Amino acid sequence: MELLNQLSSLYQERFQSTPPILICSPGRVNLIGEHTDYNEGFVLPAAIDKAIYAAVGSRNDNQLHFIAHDLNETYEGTVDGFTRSEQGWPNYLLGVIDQLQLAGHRVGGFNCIFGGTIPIGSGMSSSAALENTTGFALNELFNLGIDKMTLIKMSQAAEHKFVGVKVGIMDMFASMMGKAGHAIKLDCRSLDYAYAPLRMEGIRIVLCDTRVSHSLASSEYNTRRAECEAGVRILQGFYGESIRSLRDVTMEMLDKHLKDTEPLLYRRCAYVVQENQRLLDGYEDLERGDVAAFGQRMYGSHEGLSKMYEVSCPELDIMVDIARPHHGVLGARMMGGGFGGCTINLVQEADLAHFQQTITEQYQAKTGKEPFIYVCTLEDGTHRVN
Ligand code: GAF
Repeated sequence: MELLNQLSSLYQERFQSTPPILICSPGRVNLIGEHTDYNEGFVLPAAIDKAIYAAVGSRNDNQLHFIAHDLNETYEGTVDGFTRSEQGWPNYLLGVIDQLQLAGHRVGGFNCIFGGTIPIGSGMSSSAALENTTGFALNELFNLGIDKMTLIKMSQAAEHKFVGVKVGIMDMFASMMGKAGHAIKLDCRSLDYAYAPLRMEGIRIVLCDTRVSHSLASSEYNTRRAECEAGVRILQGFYGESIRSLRDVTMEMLDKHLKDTEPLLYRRCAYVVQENQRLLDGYEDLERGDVAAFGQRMYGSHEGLSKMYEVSCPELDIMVDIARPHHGVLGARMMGGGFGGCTINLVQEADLAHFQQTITEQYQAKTGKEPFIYVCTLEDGTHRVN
């Protein structure tokens, strides 16, 4: 709230115009179901108490004035005829304006000052939060009448086109649709979803930030997606169009047609098929209140991501290895796209302080880096604050 007031005052000072609209758009965690979204599988994310905050207001001309408060950088352009920006971050806003225009919406000039509490590069989806902020704010500002699901798809398309990463829909969906105290079980094929109250009395969701973000992340992400699609194409040769994505594939099919001939594709596809099943089984664990069983599946997920899907990195593996034997930890795994960022851990509240101390000391001793540790709460999705 303090940050939002600050952004609002800065807005008035800088633009001397009518009060802007204020937006809060959260980052996300994902309990289990990694790299399943673009394979039309299931995910189990939630919006959290780390967010992008923005003050946004319209202008009388066709200009765009953006200020990234945390970076102390500005972008200026016009609403017609902009292209991708070399600066990086403006693309998250420009990409969404581009999508709105492609869909035939008239967007006028506007100002936007934003800042946030989502650590950049930590894998909590600051990018999706910023894209959602833009779509949500412009929808309000120019009365565009767009529903949330369309805004989510626009955020995703913006990232594909203006940022160049072929992300799935999970991050923008969780950021937009989050509900306090709940995770979302999302079917990424039908986009049907259900809010799942988390029956985790006395257990906290803790993110351990490795403080590394390896540059391979985007290129390897696109490569993994292509590998999954290549696996699907081979199986279509045997089973026809009944196989639309890895969602339709079983381990038996993979064992029969990929194991010996395409060992790399086999490992990638097998991970996805198994992870999807882990999510479905894990969801049942949570419904029964069996967090310990769920936690074991988180370790399975990490193992698969590290050994079969190969999107982990030494720092993430070290973080999970430190957490695993620790008293009071029910489960841990890398979270998000990989190659850096955070692990997600389920930790007994009574053991929280000790856990934080152990992670800090041991991670520092093993890597020379100081980890950041965040204890999260689950919050509502993108919304207007004023
Ligand atoms: C990134 C992507 F943006 C998501 O769509 C998802 O694929 C995730 O990596 C891996 O589960 O956060």
